[in-house]
Amino acid sequence: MNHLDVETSVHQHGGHNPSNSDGLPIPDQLIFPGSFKDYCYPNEPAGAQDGDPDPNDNPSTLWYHDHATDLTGPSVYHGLAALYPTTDDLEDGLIARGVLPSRDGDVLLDVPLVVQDRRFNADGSLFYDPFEHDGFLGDVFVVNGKAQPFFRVQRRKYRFRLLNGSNARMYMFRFSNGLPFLQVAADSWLLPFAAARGDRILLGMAERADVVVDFRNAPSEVFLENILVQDSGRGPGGDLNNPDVRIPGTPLVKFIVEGSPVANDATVQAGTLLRPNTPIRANEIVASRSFEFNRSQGAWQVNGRFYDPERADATPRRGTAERWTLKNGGGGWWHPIHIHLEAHQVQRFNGRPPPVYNSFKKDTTLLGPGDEAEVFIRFRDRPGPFVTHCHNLEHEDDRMMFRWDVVA
Ligand SMILES: [Cu+2]
Repeated sequence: MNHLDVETSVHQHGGHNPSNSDGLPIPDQLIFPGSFKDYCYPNEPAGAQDGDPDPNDNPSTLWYHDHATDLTGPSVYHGLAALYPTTDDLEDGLIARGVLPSRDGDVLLDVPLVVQDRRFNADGSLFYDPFEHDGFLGDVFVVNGKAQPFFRVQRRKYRFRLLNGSNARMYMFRFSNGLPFLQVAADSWLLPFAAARGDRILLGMAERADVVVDFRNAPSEVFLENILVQDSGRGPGGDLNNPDVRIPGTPLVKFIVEGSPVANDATVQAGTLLRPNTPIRANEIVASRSFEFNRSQGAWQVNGRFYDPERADATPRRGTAERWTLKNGGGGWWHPIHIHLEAHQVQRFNGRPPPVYNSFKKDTTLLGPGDEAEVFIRFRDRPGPFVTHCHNLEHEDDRMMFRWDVVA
């Protein structure tokens, strides 16, 4: 039910939903002020409607946000975004067997950390500049909507669901004392095995990383910080392998670590098996397409064409897999590319195999200036139009997007 004075549309990010419930920025999916729309989120394994359900594709950390034409940037910024965690028998089993932290009595051990940047007017209201087309940056960080938050933790393992919910800012997360991250999920999906990430994790807009952090030997106060320097909506400068960083960084959350180490802690460690992966194999690929994102006449194009909601720029066939090459046309811009409906499997990044934590299922892949990702996607049981777009929300509102249709 839309009680706003502007139109809206709801996209469940990472979800495998029917086209008419995908929140697409096409005219017949907008919910106008005073009207309503029923959405259908079946929460069933991908492939179920084709009689070939694949529970290995079940998601863990979805989120949902506004996706209305022209207004996604301001509406998400003003609050239309939230997590949508899901679970299934497999994940419940990992929790029941004490592999993944979830909760211990009243103590929550599975905690969302939605990180955003905001700018405030003198009276405390949110400031947004609709003419900041490069990408809107804030100067105050908020986590789960709160500035300068703190959180009390015990000396044990916690699962944090990190979401970069910013419009245009990328983050390089690091703990002030260098506590290591153990990544257990990338974007929507649990990894096949827990992956040691060292002391830092880069997330582009809309990307998620579920991480396990062990406070057992931590000092009594630890900050989660952002160490990435970014002064322009274009991006942080530098390249993906060597972005500008600053240590110490800007604090995002203060963790107050209390008590002595807890017995019977969650058992997950590097290499622990989580969710099996069904790979998309090269011999399944029936078509190759490439999409170059570039700038022309002060606006965004894909393969030299402006977005047209009435035109499908790709028509993959239901039940087939394709190779898509996503290329950033350069010019100093960073673009996290989000593909709706299906996970994509990154095969090569700038001609090389991607790091292991990015090589299974992703719904958003961050491209720095000139970067190129080759991905495999399998199209299953949801016919109709979907979109691929940049998740810098000001770029998205400036139509950095193309429509594609799954056809019979
Ligand atoms: Cu972009």
